[in-house]
Amino acid sequence: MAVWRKMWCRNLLSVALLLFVVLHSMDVNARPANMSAAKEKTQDNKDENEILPPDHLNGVKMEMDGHLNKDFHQEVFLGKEMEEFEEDSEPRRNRKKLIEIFTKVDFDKDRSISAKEMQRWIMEKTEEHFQEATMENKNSFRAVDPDGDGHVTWDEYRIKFLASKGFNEKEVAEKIKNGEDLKLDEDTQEVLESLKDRWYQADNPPADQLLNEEEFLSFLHPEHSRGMLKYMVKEIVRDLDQDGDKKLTLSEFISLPMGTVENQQAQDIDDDWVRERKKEFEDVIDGNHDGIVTMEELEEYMDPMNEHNALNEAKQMIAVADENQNHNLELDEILKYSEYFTGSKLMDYARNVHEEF
Ligand SMILES: [Ca+2]
Ligand SMILES: [Ca+2]
Ligand SMILES: [Ca+2]
Ligand SMILES: [Ca+2]
Repeated sequence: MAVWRKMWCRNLLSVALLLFVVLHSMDVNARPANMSAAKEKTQDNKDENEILPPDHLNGVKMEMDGHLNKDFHQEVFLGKEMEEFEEDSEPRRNRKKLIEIFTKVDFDKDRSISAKEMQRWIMEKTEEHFQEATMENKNSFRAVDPDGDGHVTWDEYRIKFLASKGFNEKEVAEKIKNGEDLKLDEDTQEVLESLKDRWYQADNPPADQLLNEEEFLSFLHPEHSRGMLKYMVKEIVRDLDQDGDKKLTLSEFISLPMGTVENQQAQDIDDDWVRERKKEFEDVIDGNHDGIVTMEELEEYMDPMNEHNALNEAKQMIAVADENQNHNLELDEILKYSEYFTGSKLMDYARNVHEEF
C-alpha cells in the first residue's frame, strides 16, 4: 500500500504540474458558458470554486452522511470518463468507448478480464479521482486565498464560507475583526463548528492554524490522508452510534442519523435500503464477521487505496456479468451488462461482437 501511495504521489505531481501549465495557458473566457450543464449528476452541487467539503467523494464507498455510495462501482470502473457516459449519449459511441475500455483493462490481451486485471484497473481509476480532486482544489484554494500568499486562516475561510451562504462579506469581515457577535442561526453555527473541527484536523503539525494548499486539499478531501480518513470515520461513527460505545451494531448501521432524512418513517419502511445496508454491513464492512463494526474496520472499508477492497470489488463486478461462469469477463458479457458498468444501456450489445477486434 505504501508503494502505491508513493507511486501515486509521484505520478500525481507530474500530472498536476502538466495540467496546471495547460490550464493556465488556456483563455478562461474561451470556455463554453454551458460547460457545467454537461457535468455528471454527482457533481451537480459542485462549482469550480467549491469551498465546502463535499458529502460525496468519488471512489469512496461511503458518503459523509453515512449513506452508501451508490455509484461506487461505476466511479472506479470509469474514472474521469464518468461524464462520457450520459444516459442520453449516442449508444454507438458508448459501445465504442466501452470496447476501448475493455481492451485497456485486458492487460495481457487474452480477450478476457481477470479479477487481477480488474483490480489493477480499479486502482488506476481511483488515482484518477484523486488527481481530479487535486486539480479542483487548486481553484478552490485560490478562491479562499485571494491574496495568493499560500496560507489561509480560519477567519478568512469562515468569512468566505458565510459569504457563500449569502452574508455580506465586508460586514462579516468587519464584525470578526472587531470581535462582534455574528448573530448566526443555530444551523449555520453548527455547520461552522464542525467545519472548524475539520479545519484544525487538516492543519498538519506543527499546527500554525493556517492551511496551505495541500492541507486545504485534505480539508475538502479527507480520503487523501490517513489522519483525515480516521477523522472522517470518527465523524460517521459518531453520527450513527446510538449507545456511545464508538462501535456500530447492525441495528445502529441500518438506522440513519437523525436529521439527515426528511421523513424518517418513510425511510424506515424502505426495505430495499435496509436490505442493501444489512448486506454491506455483514458481508463487507464487518471484516471479522463478529457482528460489530469497529472504527478500524470502517476505516479499512473506506480507504480508497486499499488493494484488498479493490480485489473484492473486482470479483463482485465480474460476478455480476459472468454469464459463462469462468470468473472472467469477456467482451460480450461487459457489453450486455453495459448499464451496470457505465450507467447507460446498449440496445444492440450482441451485434457483431467479434468483428470489433
Ligand atoms: Ca486478460
Ligand atoms: Ca454502538
Ligand atoms: Ca467486526
Ligand atoms: Ca465470463
